[in-house]
Amino acid sequence: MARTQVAIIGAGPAGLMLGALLARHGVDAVILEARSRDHVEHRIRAGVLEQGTVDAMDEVGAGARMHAQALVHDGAILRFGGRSHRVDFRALTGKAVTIYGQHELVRDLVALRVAAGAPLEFEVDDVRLTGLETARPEVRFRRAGVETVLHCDFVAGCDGFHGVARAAIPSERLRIFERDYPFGWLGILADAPPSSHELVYAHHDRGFALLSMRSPQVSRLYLQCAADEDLAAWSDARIWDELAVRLAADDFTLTPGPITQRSITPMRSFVAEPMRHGNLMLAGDAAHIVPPTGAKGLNLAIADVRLLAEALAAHYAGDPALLDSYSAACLRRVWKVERFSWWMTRLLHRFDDGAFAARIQRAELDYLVSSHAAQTTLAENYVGLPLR
Ligand code: FAS
Ligand code: PHB
Repeated sequence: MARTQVAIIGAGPAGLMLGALLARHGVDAVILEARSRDHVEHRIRAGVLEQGTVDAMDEVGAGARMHAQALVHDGAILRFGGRSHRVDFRALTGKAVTIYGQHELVRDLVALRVAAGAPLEFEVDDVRLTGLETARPEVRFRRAGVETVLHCDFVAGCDGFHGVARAAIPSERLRIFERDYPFGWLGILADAPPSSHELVYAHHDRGFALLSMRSPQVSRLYLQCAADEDLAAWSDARIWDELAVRLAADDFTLTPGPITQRSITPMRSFVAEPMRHGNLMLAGDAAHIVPPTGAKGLNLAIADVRLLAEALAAHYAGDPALLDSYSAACLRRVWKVERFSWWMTRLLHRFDDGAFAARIQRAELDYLVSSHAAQTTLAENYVGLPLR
């Protein structure tokens, strides 16, 4: 009969970082992951790390490859009407952001856990949570056809938007807040040197586009598409042509290259309250989703587990207060980040909601690039708000 202090469901950024932070506090945890190691280490998602995420990687001893390979950006470019406007994060906030693929961060955290010989089970299935409102929750799962019961004190639901943890909470105990957007993002990874030294967020009549990157050799780009877009209708040439139109500006040329990965991401804002039910705590996408415009999903997940690790460590040291306030402490930050991500999405995407709304959107962009105060507001949210 297996036993641990904290059963962590999910080996994405939230689950892996939580496991690593708990280990630093001497709290035992078992991480259960549905997919294979290879799958989670190659799942292409986010790319912008706030300083708090970088600090957490250093705190757990997983930051070496990130510091060796990541790019540090002091600003980003807003582009509209064919003109570019740089927002100088460093001058406005004293901070920068770090460009490092989420899959690389996951790879570093998996390597750390494997090197420590800490429990991390891949390819588990049929995970069931019981006894969440008792002092002895249980996690049942199968691996290679063998049924296992994991006894624990707490369950951390780090299993993403489609996981089982949030679903284990009775619906009458949860309040859901959500907004779906009438579009998605077609994202590509390409073996092409980035055509800009910094990220370019482009507002265009044909739709939003984003130029990002993973290294001096690898570009990451996105374009706004229909929510039900058919990826098969987009040849490489059509993708590059559309990106070139939307990112067009004086003294700018988009360098195409072989597309090595493509996907369509739906856009939604979503929050489940509270983030605790009995001895189950939710963290990351299991509790909330933001549209990726503000580059917040990954960073919000890490912020949740930084608070959760502190709260669990304090509990085992005899002080339950932080755990009792975990949900409220997270949600104060979650809603500020939901607001910023919604605001960035409203600012930059094409919404077919009439001529007046289009003029207001353009006025917001014109005001933003002409106001130090407005740019400071954008910058302090983008580089990351204080943890609490
Ligand atoms: P994750 O979804 O990353 O991890 C959850 C883990 O739980 C997964 O490994 C899953 O396999 C596992 N799991 C699920 N059910 C399970 C079960 N029953 N048992 C065991 N394990 C289970 N954010 C950005 O900032 N920028 C972006 O560009 C961006 N692009 C994205 C593209 C896509 C397609 C998606 C889905 C998300 C994107 N995000 C982006 C958001 C993303 O980065 C998330 O915020 C981040 O992965 C959150 O991390 P976790 O909360 O750990 O959830
Ligand atoms: C990315 O590089 O994947 C990325 C960057 C900035 C965003 C979203 C995604 O706002």
